[in-house]
Amino acid sequence: MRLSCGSRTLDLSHPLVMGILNTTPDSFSDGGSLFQGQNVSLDKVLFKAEAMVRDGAAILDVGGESTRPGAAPVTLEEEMSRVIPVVEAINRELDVVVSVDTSSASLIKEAVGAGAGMINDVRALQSPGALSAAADSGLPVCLMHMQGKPVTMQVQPEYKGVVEDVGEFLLRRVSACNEAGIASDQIILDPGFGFGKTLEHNLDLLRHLEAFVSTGMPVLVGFSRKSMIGNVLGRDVDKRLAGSLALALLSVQSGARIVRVHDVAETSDVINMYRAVLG
Ligand code: 7PJ
Repeated sequence: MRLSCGSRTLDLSHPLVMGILNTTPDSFSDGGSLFQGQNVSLDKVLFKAEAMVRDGAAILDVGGESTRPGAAPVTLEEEMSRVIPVVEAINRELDVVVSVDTSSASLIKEAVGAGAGMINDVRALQSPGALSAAADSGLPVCLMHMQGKPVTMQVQPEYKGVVEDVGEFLLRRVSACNEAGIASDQIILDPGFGFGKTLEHNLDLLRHLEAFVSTGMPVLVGFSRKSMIGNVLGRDVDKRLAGSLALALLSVQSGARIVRVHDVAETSDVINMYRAVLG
């Protein structure tokens, strides 16, 4: 399985690590760490990005909008001014696929010009114009499931059956992508851990990850430091590494191809041990 990401390709014959680069001042676990005063520091970003690539990240996911539960929305100008210079700088300085974590059509268009290699949308390209902007880009897209909106999504999530409901949603978005001209071999599926889901919903999705893997489309998972780990272990966000690594291993064993994480070096070690045992 290969993904064609603009000038670079990703080989998905083994699991890959996607490193999280949050250019937001308020992300739940690493908010503001890449800032100098009010602005994103490109020096800090490049320092961190370089370390992540050295530690084994094949993809860096750059986001400028915090989607943590209860987060306030940002303006497009803000998101754009945070993300675009970062995409340009990483693309210029490092050999890595840059993914842009956005729902906005105009940001997608700008990001393509800045050298992005993948679109990662927690709203699965449902925002106005996003689908056609992504199709025009020719880049792979990650479609994520979310119930509700970030501000209220954790208030009272409900499903008939979470695995079936999430699966049906994602397949509907795949059809919409296909109709817009995005081929299935450029689509990545993500059940969206923590996005409008209780702990039991999240665990159920992970127990049945094969349901998504069996579509033949690559599956991306993101649970790094999330509250599902805090809920099980009773640990604060800075003490969730072991829990995150356990879930990373379980998910690659179930067939996940991309693991979106904060802790790249540790996750790469887990995946490399897994691959060594697998032979
Ligand atoms: C995810 C994401 C995820 C994808 C965020 C956080 C919250 N994109 N963006 N999947 N989570 N595709 O990093 O905890 O799970 S933002």
